[in-house]
Amino acid sequence: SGKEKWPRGDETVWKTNMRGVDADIGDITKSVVNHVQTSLARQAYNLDNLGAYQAAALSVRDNMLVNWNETQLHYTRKAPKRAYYLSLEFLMGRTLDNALLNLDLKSQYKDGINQLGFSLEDLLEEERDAALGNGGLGRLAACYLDSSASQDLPVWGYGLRYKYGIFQQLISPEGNQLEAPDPWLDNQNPWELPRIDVNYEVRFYGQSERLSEGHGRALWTGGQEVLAVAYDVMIPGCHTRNTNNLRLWESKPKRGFDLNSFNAGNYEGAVESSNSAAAITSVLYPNDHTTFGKELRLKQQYFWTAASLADIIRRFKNLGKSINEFPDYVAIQLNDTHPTLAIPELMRILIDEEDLDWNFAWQIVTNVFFFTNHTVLPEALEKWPVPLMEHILPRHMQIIYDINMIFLQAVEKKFPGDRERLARMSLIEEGFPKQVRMANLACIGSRRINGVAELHSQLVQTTILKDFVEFFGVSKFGNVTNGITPRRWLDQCNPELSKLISSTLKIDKSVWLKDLYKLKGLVKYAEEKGFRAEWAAIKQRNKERLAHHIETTLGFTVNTNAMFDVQIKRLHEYKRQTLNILGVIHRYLELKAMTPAQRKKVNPKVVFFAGKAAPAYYIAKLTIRLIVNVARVINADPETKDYLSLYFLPDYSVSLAEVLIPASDISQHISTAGTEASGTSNMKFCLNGGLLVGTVDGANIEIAEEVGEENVFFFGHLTPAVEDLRYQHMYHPVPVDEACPALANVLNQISGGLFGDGGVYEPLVNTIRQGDYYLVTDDFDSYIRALAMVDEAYLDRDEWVKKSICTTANMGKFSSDRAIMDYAQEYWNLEPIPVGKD
Ligand code: BZD
Repeated sequence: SGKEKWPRGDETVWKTNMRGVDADIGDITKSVVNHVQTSLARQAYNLDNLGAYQAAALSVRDNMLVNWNETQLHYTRKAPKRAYYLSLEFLMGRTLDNALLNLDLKSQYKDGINQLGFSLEDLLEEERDAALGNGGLGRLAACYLDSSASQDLPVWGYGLRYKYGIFQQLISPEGNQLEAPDPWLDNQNPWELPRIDVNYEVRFYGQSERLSEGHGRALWTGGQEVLAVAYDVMIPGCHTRNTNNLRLWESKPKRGFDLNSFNAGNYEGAVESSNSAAAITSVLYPNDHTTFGKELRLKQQYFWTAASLADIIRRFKNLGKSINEFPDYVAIQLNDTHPTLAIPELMRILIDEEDLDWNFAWQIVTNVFFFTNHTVLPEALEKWPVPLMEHILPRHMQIIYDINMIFLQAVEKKFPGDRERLARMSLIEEGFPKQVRMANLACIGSRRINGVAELHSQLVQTTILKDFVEFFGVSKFGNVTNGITPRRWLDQCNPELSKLISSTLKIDKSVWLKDLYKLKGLVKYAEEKGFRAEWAAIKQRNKERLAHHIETTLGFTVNTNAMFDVQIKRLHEYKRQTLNILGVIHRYLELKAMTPAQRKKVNPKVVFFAGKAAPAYYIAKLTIRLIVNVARVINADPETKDYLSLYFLPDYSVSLAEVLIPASDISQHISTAGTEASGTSNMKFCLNGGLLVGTVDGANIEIAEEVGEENVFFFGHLTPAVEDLRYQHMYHPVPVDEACPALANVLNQISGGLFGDGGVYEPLVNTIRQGDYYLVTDDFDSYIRALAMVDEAYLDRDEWVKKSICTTANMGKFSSDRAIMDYAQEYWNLEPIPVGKD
């Protein structure tokens, strides 16, 4: 037939590889030794933990690669609809432990590594976090990749391969946050595969010339062309051969350097454009919830969306289908507005390159994209100055104007004469300069839009996108409550609890980790004394593990007999770390006022904070400084230190979260009602049997619905009250001394210098004394009462452990498997494509 037979040679020979569960220890040690010698060019005689880690990682990678190749081949053969998750951030953390667990190879590798004279636990600590994200949004993307692979869904991630991840946080002796670069690739990254053969040219600047009247083709020429090169990161599913892909783009100059300038002696000029190309993917922007309108950020966004779309279209074209079938084979999820340029970019490709007419192209576009909003805070809504957009992306600016004109005509038709509505819904905000509203563009260019928890999705529909609900109808809008992967956030970070759950339920973990509602079976054991004792003992050992970690890294001795109270998240006024630290000071002042006998009756408590502040966020940084200095004072107070101590743990990361979360008795999720879209660490704590004190906000509400309100400590004003309170603050301000004397006392102690020079903290304290936009004053008393109830509940340890068990048992809903299946079914229309099942 002229067709070649593949594979060449004997197929059975090709099929002998070291795959997953078949692997025996001998194979593992051989493979590690082989990598030590031939990949690292090192020997047994001079091998340190780092070298052993690298060799072990390469050996595990070989296993994943076999599955990865098979998965890609299988997807190509079956040609299913695929989904692509476009996210500027993937907060992956470490890979080795997760890969070993998902491949079910951990115990074999543990033994193999032991035979080579190393300990797997030590090697795991050698890995650097892949910290290509700021916080919740980036970590959510990572959980969703794990869940997609684990449920055999053909989903790829697309992001940027930043040379530097989120900055490393250092704390100066005065308590100031200092930032240092995070050169995470310096020790080489065994988990990525450079694909120099997969690359695309991306254009910036230049001129766009319309070739016809109306909304027809244009020719975009000139400017700067930059090369996007693919790096692939394998995403192994849990106990399945399906291994998906995360494709990260690196920017490179199209040509090495300008030889003409070089020969003319202009050496700096010669490398200038190549430097500017490399700069695009050099560093992650460390701001969350604010936009800065920086040129380089816009270039990142376009570079990434253009390369990803080109790659998606190339793969679609290989199917040999006609372009109008594109939405039957491709769904693209926009993780917040950061990838919104994909909408005008796909229009550009369809019109200028594929020669489709406008309406046909728009029809395709609006069936391919899906948009998730992650915040309703006004300062976080992306807007790009029109002059900047015109300069960098002249063709896209034309397309945005065209989209806007046609859209506003439709709005005018539906709501004749409503000029204010037109102004609100326009893609262009009037002003100096005019700005492009990315949320409006993402909204009208997408098939469906969702928020990330019930309350948040309601707020999206009734506030920021209200006009669009009225225009499109409510069915275009939905909710997918966030989730977390129970693989990393229970099995990996809390192995003892995972083991206890499996043995108690008599269900293999490979089953309940993929059907988290099975945890419900634990409820009845809450009544068994023996089980409660085991449950409590594991929590205690996790507290000791954290204390050990702190002792070895920071040199502090932590009181593990105390209750552990944890707040870990980005520093932000809306998250109200201020409320927490002011509450700590309040508690300290109360302890100071007690007699020794009274103190003995107090529930001892250790409070932990961790989190980074955006480098330019002055108030957030000042909050860190206050926390550090309060800690300095109260940890040194001999009268109180047995009852209250406080730690700010520097350089919060995924890996640090993995040690902190299983150790917590209570965690704080105390945002002003209506401001935290969902929160995801709240889910992680509860899954690990930590209780929650929080406001009636985001996913806290749904957690309480699942675990029972009696197991959650709620306080504070509700969302509908917030707006009224702000109005009152504005027009009928009441001084703090009147509104909340307890808080006023705390603020006065700070100003009076109890924690060092009081003047330093005035700007922070004044945000509360004046305006108090986040309602610290209004919620302070009920917050203190909630903490008192926490103390009281903790004193009845039996009841507390019951609450802890029932909390874990009822967290099934918050598996990211449920969330991803929801996207697959209700949004993308995607089917699982299991490898090796047909
Ligand atoms: O997204 C967060 C929300 O604040 C959380 O409530 C929610 O749980 C998670 C996941 O949905 N949003 C972010 O993390 N946002 C950002 O990190 C971000 C980053 C860059 C620019 C703007 C926002």
